[in-house]
Parts: sequence; C-alpha cells; structure tokens
Amino acid sequence: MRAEVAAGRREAVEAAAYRIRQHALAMGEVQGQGYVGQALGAADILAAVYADQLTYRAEDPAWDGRDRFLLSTGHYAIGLYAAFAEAGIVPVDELETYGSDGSRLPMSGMSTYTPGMEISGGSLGHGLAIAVGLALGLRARGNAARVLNFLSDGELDEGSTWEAAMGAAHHGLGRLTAVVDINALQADGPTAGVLRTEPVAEKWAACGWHVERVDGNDVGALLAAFDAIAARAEGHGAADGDGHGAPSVILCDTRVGRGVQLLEEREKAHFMRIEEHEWAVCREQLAVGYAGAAAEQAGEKVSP
Ligand SMILES: Cc1ncc(C[n+]2csc(CCOP(=O)(O)OP(=O)(O)O)c2C)c(N)n1
Ligand SMILES: [Mg+2]
Repeated sequence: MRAEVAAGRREAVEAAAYRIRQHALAMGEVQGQGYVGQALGAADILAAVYADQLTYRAEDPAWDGRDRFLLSTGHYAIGLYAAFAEAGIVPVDELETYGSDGSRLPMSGMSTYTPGMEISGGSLGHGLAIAVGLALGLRARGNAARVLNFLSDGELDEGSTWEAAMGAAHHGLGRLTAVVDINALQADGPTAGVLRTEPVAEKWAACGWHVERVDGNDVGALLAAFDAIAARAEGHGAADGDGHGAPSVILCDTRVGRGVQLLEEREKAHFMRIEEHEWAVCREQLAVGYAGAAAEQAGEKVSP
C-alpha cells in the first residue's frame, strides 16, 4: 500500500499550483487568447515537478547536475513559464512580455530563448526521442540526473513517440520518466474522436514501461505516484551511476481549464479566446475555488 503524502507537503504544492494558475491567467490576458486551458489543466503536474520533485538550481539553470524536464508540447510553454516564475528561474515581472516581440518567453517553447527550457518542442512527437538520447548520454557520462519528458495525449498519435518508448525500454533507461497529460483533447477535438489511443496504460506496459495512472489534478495522488517513480529511479543505480532498469510513465488524467469554471466549460478549448470582461471572472473563480478547496480540506463547512 502506498504511503499517504503529508498534508503540509501537499498543501505547499497546491499553493504553488494556485500561483502557477494565477500567472497563466495574467499571461493569457496580455494576449487576450492562448493556450490558457492547457496551463490550468497541467498546473498541478508542473507544481509537483518544480515545487517538489525536480533537482535544479534556479540561479544556474544550465547546472550539469540538474534533472532535465523536457517539454515536448511547445504550446504548453505558457504553463512552464508560470512554473519557472514560481521556481525563481524567470522573474515574475517578465511574464507580462509573454508572446511579445523580443521577449524571452515566446508562445511556443524555444530552448534558445528561455533559461530552463531544455528543448524546442513545437513540432510534436519528438520530445520522448530527445529524452531517450539525453538519458543515454547522461548515463554514459556517469551523470545520475533524471530525465523527465512532459508530453500530451495528442503526442500519443505520433509513431515517433512509440519508437522512442520501445527504445527506452530496450536500453533500460531506469532514470527516464514520461509524464503524459491526458486531457482527452486535441486541436481537432476530443482525443477519442481524432485517434483512439486507449487503452493507454496497457500500451506503455507492453512497451516495457512501469506505469502509474492518476488523477492529474489531485496533488496528493500525483505526489504519491511521483514518489513511487523516484524511488524506482533511485533503485536503478542512481548511486553507482549504472541507471539500468525499466523506464516509468505517469499517466495524468486532467481537465482543461481546471480551477476556472468558465474555462472548464468552454467548448472550443484548445486555443481559447477570452473576452476582455471575462478575465476578471476567471481570476475571481480561481480565487474562490482555491479558498473553497482549502477550507474543505481544513474540515470547515463550505456554503454552496
Ligand atoms: C508534428 C506536429 N503535427 C501537428 C501539429 C499541430 N498541432 C499543434 S497542437 C496540436 C494538438 C495536439 O494534441 P494535444 O497536445 O493533446 O492538444 P491539446 O490537449 O493541447 O488541445 C496539433 C495537432 C504540430 N504542432 N506538430
Ligand atoms: Mg491533449
């Protein structure tokens, strides 16, 4: 049975996720549109990674001992910039430049522009293969850093993802972790209608991966799954520099727009256009929802 995650630790990550959502709304408002729904949906995952799991130095993002977090979904960059701000890798003030000419924060994630951005991921389906190469290289150099690749459910449509998955298992990349945001959505509509990828867990297992599947908007469940995977990565020779073992995947079922009811219910959710008067509503709904959840957890009665 899995150990319960301590309440204080979970609350710290939930607070980080709340700030990531606030940052994402602020960036979205600058442009009036964008991939805000993905940032809100993935905020709990990004908070678990940057506020709890990842080893890095905010003041030295290129430090060789860092764990590598590869965002293969370039359009999710808005969410990662928000996490970078929360982590102290980019200043909060800089977020308002998002998507503007000359900004270090372009709409699609680019490694040459942004400190901490490991790859340029706009062309989908390449991140996992890059992660495999990176993990092989680190292991060959005796570097015990972990490699995490964040990918979307749309990237499971890509053959290159599955080639990389088989390669990772073949090479026994025990310190490689794939984190899949299963928001059930793609640019052309629901994932189930574009290309049926389920049963996803069975597919990864058949490729030789250790699989965890969780509610990706439940911080406690996320941390427990990440802990289990980190323990496996550690067990796979992190200390002796060997690093052989089955790679791990954490399948995260999330909701687009999570935390802002107006956006959770929006039909066209891949690229959202949000009216000027709606931003204040979004901020208000986010704040009320967060306060309500915190009060509920504290055992207080929340009025409907
Ligand atoms: C190789 C490639 N094919 C197509 C696209 C166009 N494209 C951009 S986002 C996207 C949707 C991919 O699915 P997912 O990331 O799950 O979408 P979301 O959950 O963000 O709506 C597509 C097809 C691309 N960027 N790269
Ligand atoms: Mg998707």
